[in-house]
Amino acid sequence: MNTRKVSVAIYMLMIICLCTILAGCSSRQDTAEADHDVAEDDLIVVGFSQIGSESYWRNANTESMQSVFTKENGFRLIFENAQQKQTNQITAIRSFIQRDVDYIVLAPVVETGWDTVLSEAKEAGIPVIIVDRQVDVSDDSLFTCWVGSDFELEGMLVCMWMSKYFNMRGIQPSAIHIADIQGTLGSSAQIGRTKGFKHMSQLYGWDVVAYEEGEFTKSKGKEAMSEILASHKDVNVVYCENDSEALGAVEALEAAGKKCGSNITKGEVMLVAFDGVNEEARAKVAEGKISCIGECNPLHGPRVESIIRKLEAGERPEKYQYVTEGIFANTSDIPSVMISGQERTVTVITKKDLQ
Ligand code: GZL
Repeated sequence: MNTRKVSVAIYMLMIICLCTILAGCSSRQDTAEADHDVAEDDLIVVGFSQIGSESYWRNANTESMQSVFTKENGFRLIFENAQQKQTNQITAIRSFIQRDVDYIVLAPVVETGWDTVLSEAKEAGIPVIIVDRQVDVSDDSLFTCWVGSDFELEGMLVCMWMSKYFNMRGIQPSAIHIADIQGTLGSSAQIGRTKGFKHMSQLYGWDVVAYEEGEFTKSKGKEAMSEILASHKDVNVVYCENDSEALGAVEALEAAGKKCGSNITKGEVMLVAFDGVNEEARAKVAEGKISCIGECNPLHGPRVESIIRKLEAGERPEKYQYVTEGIFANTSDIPSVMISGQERTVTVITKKDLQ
């Protein structure tokens, strides 16, 4: 073979080797990309529209969801904080539909106004799970499941605790002048807690002096309490529809020279509330400034995960899943409260229980 032919042969051999190496790399790269794609493809994509961060409860709820829907756990979470605006939640749901997520999870700020956007999700074939508050829709096939609290029962249990407390101390119903600092108007938590309060205060014959909106926040709760004090000097019990409002109410009462406590016959103002999540409110129970808190459990992450796992396995989870909740108080005089056959134990919070 002459020199030229030898050089061409070597050159061709080099070209073949180079092509083989490059083919190997591209396939490794393809494999890598494929591995990466397969890893991403294996993840269950969850779009979660959260109301906002208005309270300790809300933040605990967000943390619970974010701690469950992780890549290590087989999920990719797309989290949108709506800053209390329903329009932001509707926009978020539409973006989830555009991105063709596997599941939409919605914590609805209020009950109404969801039919159109949930119909769009249904048309797109994306299951919707409602968490915490409920939606009031014309067709309940627009969502697959709901998990949350029975807010009316929460309200009735706290009112029954108060009634037991007053009876044990010989305080007549006519001596009770009570105000309700309500949560975000139109939200299930507000609707249910107010309904429970209205029913029980009428049943017991309490004098309801005012309803003020507290929006589930500490600042608004403080404002609402000041409003109530300005026109109702005789108020001696305040029903706050969450802990954050109660913390604001304590500030307003103490600024007005009032003492917060259970001894209303000695001029103290009794405060009750809901959630039992943040340490500051629990500390106020231990020191007696808040007398009773209806538990409202925020840890919905594992509950929503369980629903999704069941749906992934082709099962049909319960449509409405209620969380069982208790009561926190600063006295052991009332060990439990029973309402329509549902008994709830009272957990006493003392200073030594706090972190
Ligand atoms: C109740 C939840 C309420 C809490 C508030 O499940 O919707 O909203 O009670 C929160 O603290 O803001």
